[in-house]
Amino acid sequence: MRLFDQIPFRRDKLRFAFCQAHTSLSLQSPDHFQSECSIDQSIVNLCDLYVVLKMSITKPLKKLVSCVILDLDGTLLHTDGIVSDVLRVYLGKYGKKWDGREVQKIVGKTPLEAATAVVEDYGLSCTTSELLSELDPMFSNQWCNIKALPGANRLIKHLSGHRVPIALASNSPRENIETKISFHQGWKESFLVIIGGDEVRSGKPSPEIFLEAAKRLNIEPSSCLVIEDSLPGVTAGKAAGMEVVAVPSLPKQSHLFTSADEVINSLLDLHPEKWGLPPFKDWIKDTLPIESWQIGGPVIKGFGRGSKVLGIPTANLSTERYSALLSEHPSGVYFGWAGLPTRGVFKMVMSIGWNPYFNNTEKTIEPWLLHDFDEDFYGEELHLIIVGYIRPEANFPSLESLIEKIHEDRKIAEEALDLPMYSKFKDDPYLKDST
Ligand code: ADP
Ligand code: RBF
Ligand code: MG
Repeated sequence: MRLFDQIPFRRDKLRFAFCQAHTSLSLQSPDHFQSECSIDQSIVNLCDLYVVLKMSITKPLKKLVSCVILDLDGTLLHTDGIVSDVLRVYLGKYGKKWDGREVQKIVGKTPLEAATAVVEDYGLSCTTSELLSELDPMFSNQWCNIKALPGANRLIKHLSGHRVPIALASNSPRENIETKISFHQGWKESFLVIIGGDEVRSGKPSPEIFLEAAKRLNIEPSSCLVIEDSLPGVTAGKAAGMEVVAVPSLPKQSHLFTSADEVINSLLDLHPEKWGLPPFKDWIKDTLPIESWQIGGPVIKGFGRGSKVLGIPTANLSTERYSALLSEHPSGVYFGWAGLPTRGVFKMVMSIGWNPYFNNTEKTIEPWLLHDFDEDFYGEELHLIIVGYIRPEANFPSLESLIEKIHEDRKIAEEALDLPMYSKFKDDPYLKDST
């Protein structure tokens, strides 16, 4: 039997991957072939074809797309932190206290809608346009401080490197979008199309902005994949007849995104090959290397169930000093190195998040040091360097299955940490620092 006969349901996807490989191998001018970059690209595309062929036999394809339309705030940029900071300061001046929960009402809205909600909810005496003109300069001052969300740079680089057309479609005015992305190297030139809320009659949830993006890309709406963090954005994408991946920027919201074709926890969990796009190739031994980050402090009491309920002790850190850092990092299972100044440096696997199985109300850090200690070490200074990602947090049908999964995570982390790319962090002075 021919290989293609075994996989009829994936013919479209194969054709796409094959065309990509074929295009870069045979349709290049001789000049192109002289450049190493083009040959590399051809090899990359052939490798994609191989992965697609392999996947074709094992995993179902969701839907074939040929371009990606990205939202900006909350999807690529960690804008929520800045919004909260600005509103906290602004409302404070008027004797009001910013309540973080209000964020839910403004995520994905146009600036006008968001300002209207704030004026109403806080009973402000100013008009919406007065509020906007006061807030505008406060926001503009902060744009240089908005960080890229984990996985955003990786995604943009990956798609543009594989010549997958990408567009940016945001409810923000075009000028603001341009300024915000100017602080992120390589972003502006990666987008074939950038379209702002002021360039269409109605913003999301109207489909107009996505339809206009598709038109400018010269691609059928049904061949577009939208990536969005907000409900209005997901609604807009579906109304435009597009495939939509939701990456909710607010916690515990996944259940609201039923209209999305897929809901993922963070951009780190995106698998482009599910949509017929080139797969990421940076996963290694079931782990994804990330830009390393550090967190530390005295070990505090947790929920008292790590050792007792699971047989897995986790040395909890206070999240007080680190709320900004924690909100930047998606929940999930990570690993790295842990330093206790008087005891040494140990391999470590941890979860960050709300422990869906126990449905916590607080985002916690739960590092399990992969070493047998004779005693507890509450109060001791614990320093962590987080170097890689394993998986999103999940719920489980039973305690046994949660425990089994955590032991799998342990094995993955233990093996991966011997790779030079991860083991080199073991000698970082931060791990031995006792302050
Ligand atoms: P809690 O809910 O207070 O965090 P746990 O049952 O999770 O309690 O146990 C965590 C405590 O156990 C840590 O604070 C630490 O003092 C101790 N401990 C002993 N061995 C380990 C280990 N291998 N990893 C993490 N903590 C450990
Ligand atoms: N809790 C969950 O509810 N879901 C998870 O997927 C999950 N993964 C974990 C992975 C690791 C490596 C560790 C150390 C913990 C994980 N936990 C998870 C957290 C666990 O439930 C927590 O440590 C206990 O609730 C103790 O407070
Ligand atoms: Mg614990």
